[in-house]
Amino acid sequence: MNEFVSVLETDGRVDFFPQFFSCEESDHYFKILSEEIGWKQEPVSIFGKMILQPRLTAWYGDPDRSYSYSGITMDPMPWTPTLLEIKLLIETISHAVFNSALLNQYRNQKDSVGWHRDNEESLGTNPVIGSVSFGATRWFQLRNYKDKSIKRSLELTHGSLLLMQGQTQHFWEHCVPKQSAALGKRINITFRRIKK
Ligand SMILES: O=C(O)CCC(=O)C(=O)O
Ligand SMILES: [Mn+2]
Repeated sequence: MNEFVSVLETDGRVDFFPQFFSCEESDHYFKILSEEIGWKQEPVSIFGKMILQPRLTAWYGDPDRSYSYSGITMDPMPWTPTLLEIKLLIETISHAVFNSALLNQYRNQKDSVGWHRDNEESLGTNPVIGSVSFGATRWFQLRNYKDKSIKRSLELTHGSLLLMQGQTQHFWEHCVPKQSAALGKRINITFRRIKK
């Protein structure tokens, strides 16, 4: 369904579609993506030290778009029919065209992604990022990059879409924190457009 709420009043635009996919569609995609994606736990360089990321990832996309972040370069795996199907739906609602997708799998409540902005030069000035979630509901936090006391939190539910665009990546950073209560697996896909 295409009902959404806007999360930010200024300095960017973040729209949340809590039930972009029906429960049946979401169950279907969760199962397929769990099985067919080439999930890996990748090392990253943090302050010159190599550590394993606290989640599983995979990178899919058009063959000529490799992606570098946190000291690693990922070559894309070829699109699967399922990813192309989801990509088309997100392109239609966002009026954007994506050529790559970063997938994250949070195995349980201990997996996370730290505060960051999706502001790599290869994403261009005001990237549109379409973020789809399946599985366990997780908190997603946004905080103003300059005044870190200004925060927004929302729960990313099974079958939801979060659309970040405009100046969001300049003015806001985001994270998916660890949680304390037991949680099952969550899969997230962020569709992006990488410049050559
Ligand atoms: O899992 C999420 O909802 C966010 C993932 C994310 O921020 C990213 O991959 O850049
Ligand atoms: Mn991000």
